[in-house]
Amino acid sequence: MITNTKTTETITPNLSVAEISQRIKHHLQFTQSEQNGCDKKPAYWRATSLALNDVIVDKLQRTKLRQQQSEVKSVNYLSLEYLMGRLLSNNLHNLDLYTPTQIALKNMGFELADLCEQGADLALGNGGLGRLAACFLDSLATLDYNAMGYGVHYQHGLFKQSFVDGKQIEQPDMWREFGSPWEVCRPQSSQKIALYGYVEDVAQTDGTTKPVWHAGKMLQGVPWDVPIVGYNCETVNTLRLWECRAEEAFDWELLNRGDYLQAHQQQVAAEVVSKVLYPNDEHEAGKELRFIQQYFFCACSVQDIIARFENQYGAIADSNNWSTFCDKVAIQLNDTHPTIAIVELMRTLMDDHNLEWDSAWAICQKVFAYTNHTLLPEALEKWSVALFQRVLPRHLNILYRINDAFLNNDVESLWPNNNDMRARLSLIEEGNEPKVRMAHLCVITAHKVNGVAQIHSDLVKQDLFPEFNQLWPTKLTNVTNGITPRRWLKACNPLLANLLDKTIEGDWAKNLNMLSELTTLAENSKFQAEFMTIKQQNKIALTKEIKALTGITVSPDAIFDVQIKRLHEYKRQHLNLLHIISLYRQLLENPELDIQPRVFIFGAKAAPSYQLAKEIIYATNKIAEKINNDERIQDKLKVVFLPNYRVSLAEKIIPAADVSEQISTAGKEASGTGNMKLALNGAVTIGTLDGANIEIAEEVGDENIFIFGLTVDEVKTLDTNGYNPYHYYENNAEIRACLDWLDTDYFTPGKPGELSAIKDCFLTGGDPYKVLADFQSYADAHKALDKAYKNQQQWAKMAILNTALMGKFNSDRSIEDYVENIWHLTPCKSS
Ligand code: 26V
Repeated sequence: MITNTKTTETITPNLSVAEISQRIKHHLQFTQSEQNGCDKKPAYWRATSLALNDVIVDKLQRTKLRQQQSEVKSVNYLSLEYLMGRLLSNNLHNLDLYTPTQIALKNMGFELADLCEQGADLALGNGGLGRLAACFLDSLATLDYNAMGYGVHYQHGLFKQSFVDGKQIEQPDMWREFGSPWEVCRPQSSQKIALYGYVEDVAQTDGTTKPVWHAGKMLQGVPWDVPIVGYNCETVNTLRLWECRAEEAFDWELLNRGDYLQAHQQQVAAEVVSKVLYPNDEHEAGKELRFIQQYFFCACSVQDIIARFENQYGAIADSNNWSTFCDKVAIQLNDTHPTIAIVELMRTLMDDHNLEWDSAWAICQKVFAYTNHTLLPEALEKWSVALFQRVLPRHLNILYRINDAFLNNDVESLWPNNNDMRARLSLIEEGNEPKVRMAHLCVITAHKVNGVAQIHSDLVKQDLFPEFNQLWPTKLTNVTNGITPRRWLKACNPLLANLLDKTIEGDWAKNLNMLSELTTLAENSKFQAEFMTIKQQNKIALTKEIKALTGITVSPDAIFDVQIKRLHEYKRQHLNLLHIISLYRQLLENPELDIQPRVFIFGAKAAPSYQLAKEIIYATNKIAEKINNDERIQDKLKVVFLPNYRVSLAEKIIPAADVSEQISTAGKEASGTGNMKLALNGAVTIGTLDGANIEIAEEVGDENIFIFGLTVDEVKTLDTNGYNPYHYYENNAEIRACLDWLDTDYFTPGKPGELSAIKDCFLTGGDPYKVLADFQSYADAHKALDKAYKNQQQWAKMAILNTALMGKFNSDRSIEDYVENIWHLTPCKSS
């Protein structure tokens, strides 16, 4: 009998190959009703997933019972985004059932790795923020914490991207067109949510008045639960995603009168609320719907948190129970998107549970904490007061009162009679269209506010919220991000994971600091050879993927240089592109130029209404076309833009990367997490002193990373003195030649000027992200990198040390930081 492979701990279940086969066959026969003659892979994928889900649901129920009985505090992670990716392979790894399932399927004629490719990604997020939430859920379960993720059950996640003549085309994501085997609908936990209407002050018998909200519309929130399986432990937590429906399926009255379309109107209008994930570029359009989406999700989650509390600790009758509430419940706001949950909890406590203002406020301050994920002013949320008034009139009353108390007590005590300070810190930004500053509400309420990397947290204190930091000097803090090594090494890079298994004693995936043992092997030529052979095999696998996706042939012997992340000017894909143009130019001038063959690999989605981002994609594709087909440069340069970048594609690219591009303008990238994933898999970073790059450099040492460019302070100085991109254009012949080239029709034959938007953004556009200022230093860093790669021993050592020294960036460490400084949880292990 073959059972679980790991021996460090006994985890349930301990299923044999025969038992797994039998469970899969059961689902094939009874759930799939398998038929002959059609493609069997989807049916086998589903049957395998369902068989596994049976095991998971059983563990989930036992976890719930354990958590209830132990009465440990729970954390509720509120996030509008979760980028979960695919679940089959990860769930198998976390349950230690990968190998027996692989054998079971092999006996039935299937490769498990093939089947794992069948499922759609759960792409319910835009980028780093959503993926961080997914990594944190994995770590919370792995560390046996009582945690619940709350999110939106979007019918369509992040759009699917394809290229037509180099241009990005978006199509809807259909992740659950045929249902998802992992989620379970729980109608018994549905919530009713009020919107619109008006507030009336109703006289009470004791002579006082009480505000009563007469809602104008009701929505229904229906939860779908996705299990979150901890790694090598007994815990399975829940991600609860809310779907919006109307209260009534349709209007009988209208149907009976024959108005069939109108009869379904309410349902259609309600479903729109959870229909689609908003790409993070929406400034004005669709505002009201996004606001309602946020409120709907927050209200459902807050009501559910209270219902779960009451279910466990009894109905809340007096304030004693409420002090228990603070001891038992933490709520983490993932950015400002779920801020309205604060006001919803205030409203519920006062209006539905008759608490006094002070008690309700004290509870909110103890329960909520907030994570800031960006300093970009355009990304800081503000909602119009008029919109608030119309959609959530009662909430606006409460918000005004929070503001009054804050301005008259906190602000007044530190800055008496200071109207300027009051205006600056107020929850309301005055102007033609007054707005509510959601971030201010978060900072005022939360007991802790954290940034996501040290430099970012410092800038949150210094530049974003300096006054709040003066008011409450211990509130603002740092928790450096992390990534789960289960998905980002064990599952996505099985060859390297195997090498680590046989090299390191103990479960490195549960304690990533163990990887530091590899430092002693970094110069061992046998180990170097093994490590680099694995890199080569992963590169060969990626060349096949590249061929299949784009038709482009690349050599695995070239340096694989990777930039994968959302497309944004601050991330500076156009700096990478400018450097590629420059290399190409140099090669045309001197085809014998001694450089290592290089494949530049991009993966990025541009927000649909972000024009310049789309121009950058188009330019990259056009320049790639020209370079890839130019025989004069003898394949020394290739450029590949892989379409539809997403978690499952990242899992293929990352194990094959030699070089990781982390080149944001200093001070703009809050943390980055792709930087951690790539380094963990043995890629060497070329990067600026920004976000978590700084901490990565501290860990791996300056000699194992290529740092270039302006520092945060230098960027600030340039800004103060007035940045002039023309200075670089006029004084750097290489920059000038490359930019002028973009005005010709060289890359777009017959269509001169098609790429001029790129040149313009650097010059007439003012180059807001200082690409030209950093260009020379970037090109020099690349030269140094090219030289380092020529020495294969030196390179192998660098790559190994990058893997070895990533222990800090494990999301388990991030979670322990949150637990210690913010949530104060105790684990709930099985005895
Ligand atoms: C939002 C928006 C909205 C308006 C248009 C421009 C824009 C640009 C960026 C954003 C990002 C919002 C928050 C976010 O996703 N932050 C990311 O969070 C990651 C996890 O903490 C972190 O690693 C990334 O550095 C950070 O950009």
